[in-house]
Amino acid sequence: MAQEASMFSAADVAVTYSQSTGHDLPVEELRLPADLAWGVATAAYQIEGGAAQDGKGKSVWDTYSHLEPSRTNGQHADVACDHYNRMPEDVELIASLGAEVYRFSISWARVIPLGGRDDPVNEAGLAFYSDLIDRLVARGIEPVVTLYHWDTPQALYDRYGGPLDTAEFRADFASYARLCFDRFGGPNRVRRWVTFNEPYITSIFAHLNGTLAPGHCREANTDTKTEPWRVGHSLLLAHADAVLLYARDFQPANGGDVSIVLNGHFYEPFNAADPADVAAAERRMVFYIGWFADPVFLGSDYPAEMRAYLGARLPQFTAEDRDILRRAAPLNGFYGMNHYSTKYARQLKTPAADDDWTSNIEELSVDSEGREIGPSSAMGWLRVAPEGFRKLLCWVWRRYRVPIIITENGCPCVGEDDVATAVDDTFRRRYLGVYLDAISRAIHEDEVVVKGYYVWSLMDNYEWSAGYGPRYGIVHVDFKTLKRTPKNSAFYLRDTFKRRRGVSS
Ligand code: GBH
Repeated sequence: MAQEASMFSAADVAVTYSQSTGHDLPVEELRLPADLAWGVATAAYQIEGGAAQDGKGKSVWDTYSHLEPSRTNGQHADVACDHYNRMPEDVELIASLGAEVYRFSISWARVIPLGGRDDPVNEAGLAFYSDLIDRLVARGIEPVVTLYHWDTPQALYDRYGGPLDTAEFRADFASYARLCFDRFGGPNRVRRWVTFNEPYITSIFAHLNGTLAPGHCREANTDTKTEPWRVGHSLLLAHADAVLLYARDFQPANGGDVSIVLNGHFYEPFNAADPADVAAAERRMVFYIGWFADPVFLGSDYPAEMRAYLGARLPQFTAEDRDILRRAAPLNGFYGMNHYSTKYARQLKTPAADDDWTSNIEELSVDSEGREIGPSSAMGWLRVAPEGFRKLLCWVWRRYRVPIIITENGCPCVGEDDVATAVDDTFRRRYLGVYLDAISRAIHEDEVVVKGYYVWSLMDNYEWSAGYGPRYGIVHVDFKTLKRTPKNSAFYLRDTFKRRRGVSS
């Protein structure tokens, strides 16, 4: 079948980028395979609001966002985008953009207010998600459902520390997962599941740096030497339990699959001529991604580099755990990748802190020659570096050989509060263009298998500890009136994927 000549003006994107930033980011004509499903992504706490509506329980985020003094820019998500009360309108919005997939998350405390395996379920909360799924299916939009996007029920933290208690957390998560598979799964309903969004972030940012709920950190006198690794251990095993549970009790009738979403930057050496930095860049990805992906996709132990560096800080798998991981590994249907940017890695030579989690590596946006990794978005860490994305796709594909779905990719632009200027989001349109180009090259030139691309995010929302500051939406939200207005990048994606032709990978 003939390929559509041009999905967007490639030359225009490249020229304008290099003129405005001094960076040369060549873009070829996009060749996007017909089976690359495109979608929009959100997470429950970031958009729903309805914090105490219809019997919803509190999550650690409801608590954390109301702490005094504020650790979330003085803002909470009690209302957020009010998606809980505007869901039918939002489904129509997604349909109007031509998205084929909607990735959203379920709020655990909305469906089981206290979270535990012996606690009552909340039928009103279940009805909300059931209605959402029915509306998506009626519109021909595939629901991709995340069970856990950082919002542990507060009651489980109060009882036993949430993921700090591996056995209790596994038992409660399995019961919650079963409830969701049972109520929302089916051959014509939800067929694709994600257990955990970014376990690295829950482990490190929520239990070491303390910038995400529940905010365990050094200052709070917690054990940051071991707790992050214990949390990661619990999430990993709870994931494997859910994969086996789905395969045994649901997959035969429903089909579909379950997997996990891992985030990660690509790392280039700070000084490419220094072998220590070259090794550091590789090791940084092993500690960030291999930490979870080796046990999940290879069914193996934690990477040897991690065992060697972390010693007794890293939990051991029991013989039964190892068996569970081995059996679950081949059942993961895809590799969910959240990716935003690339960094430089520099091997530090000074002694590391006793709770160091990187093997003493510094992360930077500028290399030893003073070169920036790429133009900066509205967030300093998020640089436009599509070559790193392509290299990461190759790195993951070669190590794990599992079809990849990009479950999040996007960026915030400068000056997006005012809708009048926000709609003209040329920076985002170009970012998306060069990142799609990187996928296209990885597919066609590197033979990486990529099956989906979900943009972060459907609409501006509550950006965790940064509150309503950074806006990642392809749709603008006025947080006073809650009016939604698509930005130009939304039409760019709609038109790019609408005109996609043939050329299957
Ligand atoms: C994703 O997290 C989340 O899944 C999503 O909910 C969120 O809204 C979205 O990204 C946008 O942020 O220490 O230099 O790495 C991405 C994980 C964690 C990556 C915090 C950036 C801080 C900068 N992010 N991290 S850095």
